[in-house]
Amino acid sequence: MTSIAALAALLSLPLLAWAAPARPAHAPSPYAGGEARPVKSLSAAEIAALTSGAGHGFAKAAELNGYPGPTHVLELAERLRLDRPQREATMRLMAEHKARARQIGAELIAAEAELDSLFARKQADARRVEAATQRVGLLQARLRAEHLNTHLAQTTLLTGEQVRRYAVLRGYRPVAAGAKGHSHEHAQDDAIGVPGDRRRVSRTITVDMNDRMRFVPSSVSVRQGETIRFVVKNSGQLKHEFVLGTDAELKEHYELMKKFPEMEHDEPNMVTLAPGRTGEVVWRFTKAGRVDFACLQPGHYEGGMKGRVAVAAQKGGARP
Ligand SMILES: [Cu+2]
Repeated sequence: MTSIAALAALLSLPLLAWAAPARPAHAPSPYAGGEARPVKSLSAAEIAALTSGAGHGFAKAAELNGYPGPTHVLELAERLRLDRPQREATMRLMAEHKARARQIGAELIAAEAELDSLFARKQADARRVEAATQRVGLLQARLRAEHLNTHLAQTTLLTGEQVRRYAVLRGYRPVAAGAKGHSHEHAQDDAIGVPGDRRRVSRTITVDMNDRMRFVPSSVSVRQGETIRFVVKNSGQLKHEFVLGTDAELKEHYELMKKFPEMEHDEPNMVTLAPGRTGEVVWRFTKAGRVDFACLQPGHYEGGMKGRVAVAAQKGGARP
């Protein structure tokens, strides 16, 4: 009874008195600082992304419904077993897509600047605002379509098997009926293992990255079937990354990074870290043997920023 009485007393207090932290009478607007931007509605990062033709989630409807995009297909080229014509066609698609996306991105920035200047010059009226926002909306739609259509085109370049494999390698769970079993079966034949389940981590291994282009430790031992949580720390002053792969994959990926330096670069088997940052890769090692890791930042790979994971065979053969 006493606790109920205490609760009742508590509830009768004016809630706001303790729910709201002390704040200045005139809190600054969350937009404060934005008034100094050249285009008020776009941040520097948004302008950079539009200028470089970056995806920025425009293609989610395709990507997450089983339509792969060229960036990640190229990153996974080795593991998807792309043949030479597929590789070449994908490179072409990527280059053409980037060119179009950059063009539309530039037009979109210009349209936002136009809208901005209506207000900056105090020349905004309902008619002009209507026209300027329509133009912005149209270009946003075009850009989104450009990304989505590129995923459509990419999918026609792949086999059904490669499309399924892509989903597994990207860490997506199978959604379609009948896909059950596939991810398992393909996961097993993957050379380096599969994205790990955070709830089933067997061990945590800490890896440090430094500006002497070294991983510490650079050699790690695990057992087949183990799910390892790599806690990766960048203790240098440069950007570094930890990417798991076969030696051949890492080499190829590094060449790709040199060719498309602005490439978005994010997969379950890697983490890219700014100086001082810490990140994680959760990975399940399904095959005995050797898995390599490397930093694919320009010059780092060649500078010897590499390491290896020795995967010891599990007694009695592979357990699923
Ligand atoms: Cu590095």
